[in-house]
Amino acid sequence: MQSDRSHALFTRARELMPGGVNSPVRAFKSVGGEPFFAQRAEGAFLFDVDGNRYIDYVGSWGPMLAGHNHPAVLEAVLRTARDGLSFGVPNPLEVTMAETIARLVPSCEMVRMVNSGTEATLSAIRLARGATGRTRIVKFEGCYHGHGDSFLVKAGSGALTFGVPTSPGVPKALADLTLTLPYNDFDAATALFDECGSDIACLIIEPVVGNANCLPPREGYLQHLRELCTKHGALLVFDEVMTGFRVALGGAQARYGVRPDLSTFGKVIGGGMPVGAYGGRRALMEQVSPAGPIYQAGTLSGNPVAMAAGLAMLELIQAPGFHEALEAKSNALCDGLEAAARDAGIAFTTNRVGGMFGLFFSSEAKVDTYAQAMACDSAAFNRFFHAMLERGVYLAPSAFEAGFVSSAHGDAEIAATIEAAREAFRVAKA
Ligand code: KE4
Repeated sequence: MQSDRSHALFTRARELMPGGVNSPVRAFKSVGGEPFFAQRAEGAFLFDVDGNRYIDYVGSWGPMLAGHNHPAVLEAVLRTARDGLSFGVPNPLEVTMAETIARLVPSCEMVRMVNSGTEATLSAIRLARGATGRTRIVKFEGCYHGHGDSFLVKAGSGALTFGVPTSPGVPKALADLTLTLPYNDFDAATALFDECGSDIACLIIEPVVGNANCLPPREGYLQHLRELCTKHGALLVFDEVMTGFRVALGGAQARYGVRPDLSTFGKVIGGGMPVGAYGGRRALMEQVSPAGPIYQAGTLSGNPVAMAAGLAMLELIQAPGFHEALEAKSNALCDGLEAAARDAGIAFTTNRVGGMFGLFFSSEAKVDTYAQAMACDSAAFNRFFHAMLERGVYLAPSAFEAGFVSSAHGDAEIAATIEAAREAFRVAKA
């Protein structure tokens, strides 16, 4: 693979931006080497500045559920931009977006648009704290909810002890208010709520974990958390920034039949433009400014161009059979990769939920806990990642991220990926 232009750009970028990137995961630190710089994207493909083409399983980290640069999304952006980029007063598309989210996600009786998933989640926990008058929140090891201070916390010596910051700049006093649980552990959740349930404002979870690789919930687990929150008067927050509109049209809450009090969204609802949202029960959302006292604001929240992109994407994914076809692509890809790994004698397994999937270099029959995901052979993944990249397949540049298919990934792209993997597994085995 030619990479001279990407290398020259990255050399300049590292002088001008921390790590040469505007978001850490893009820097390839986890897998080693240097990132390629994209020139353009189309459907299932990314094209870099050196003329290389990649089958893309990252999709800008989730938004591109109908593939990159879909004509309907592009046309909506161009058409709307001609009338102005942002007005600073309400515009009709904000209303259409709110109506669309409320229709597709019935638990969201009312919704507020923001500009990123991070804004959505930090606003949701502020609302939970304001509405309950409580200060503690519960998150899960391995779950990522954006870079809000309260989320950059890991478990102390035990789930019942105070949180420990995972980043300088997060005050210990704030980290103390974040409790951390192991995902898919029913008893640990029960014990924590028995211990301090009356102090907990909310529990926030990725209903399908996508930031510690891809970990699906065990049967009944989400319902168990719903019951604990209800019993102790805590709010259940589903962070559906990644799962929303991906694991089902109505998100994980529709797939698993569990109704959270608040939900957060991002990625898909922007169609590639900066959009996030949070929503939930009317009695909660009406406490948000200016209807209520809990403050939250944003200059470009709900701007017409971003709304148009998101609405065009949401229109595309409501096509009959869209999600069934998406899940079939994930299954075809993962089944093919598992077969190729078996033929190469590699310990390998996958998880797949709707349009997201996880690859694990592990001898476990099923990986569904953070500890199992962390125990996988990340060095083997890294060798596999680079062998696939050299063969024109771009996987998430970390053993601890989920992958994404889109409606633009056809049989040819899936077959080519599996073919590349046959060789790449042999390299990974080294
Ligand atoms: P943003 O602020 O990046 O829009 O969303 C934060 C966020 C919140 N909740 C979940 C479940 C998320 O997955 C994310 C962001 N996901 C990462 C990918 N693991 C974005 C990629 C990046 O950080 O560049």
